[in-house]
Amino acid sequence: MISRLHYITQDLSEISHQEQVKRACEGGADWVQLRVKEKPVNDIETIALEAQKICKKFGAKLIINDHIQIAKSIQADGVHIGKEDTPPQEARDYLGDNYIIGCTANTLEDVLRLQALKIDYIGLGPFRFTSTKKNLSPVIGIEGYKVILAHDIKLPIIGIGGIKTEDIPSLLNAGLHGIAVSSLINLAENPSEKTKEIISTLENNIHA
Ligand code: TZP
Ligand code: MG
Repeated sequence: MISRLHYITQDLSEISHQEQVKRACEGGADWVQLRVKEKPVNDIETIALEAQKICKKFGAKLIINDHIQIAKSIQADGVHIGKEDTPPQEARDYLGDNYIIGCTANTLEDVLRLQALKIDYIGLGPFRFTSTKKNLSPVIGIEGYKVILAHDIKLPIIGIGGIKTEDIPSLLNAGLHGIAVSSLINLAENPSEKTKEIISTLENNIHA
């Protein structure tokens, strides 16, 4: 089952990725995407191993952003790859069938192309402007999601980009399976409490 909440770490000077993972898991996050952009690959592997220990302790899945080699060498649960990363079919051939593969889409065309591939979910965004990601694609907005999700799409679609708790009811109503958030949790006054609040809002709106 693909989680309704995909929690994503980010590079922040005052708090490590490992500590971010712990705070979110303490709040109940069961799906963690490790997204380290500004470090050498060796350092990312070390961080990934430590993040994996924390995830295992809490029973959370660990998805590695970009680095399929790291995912395989540490036996993470899966990878999330963007349009400029390893092509999805190559990632599947490299990882085999026992890894989760998620891919980024920014348009309906991306979604239709991806859904023909052997992947497990699609991250579709950005919903609105966010400074968390560099080189952001044009925003989709709630109306854009409605248009895209009106098509017959088999894969679970996860919304991403500038999402706030109050957006959850309309995003689920539009047909998204769930949401991916970074700064909403990482920059919250109490990240664990914020995680709990997001999860209960998702649970309360799943049949909306
Ligand atoms: N891809 C599209 S937007 C984004 C990524 C990784 C960043 C999401 O972070 P935030 O802080 O929830 O806007
Ligand atoms: Mg990427």
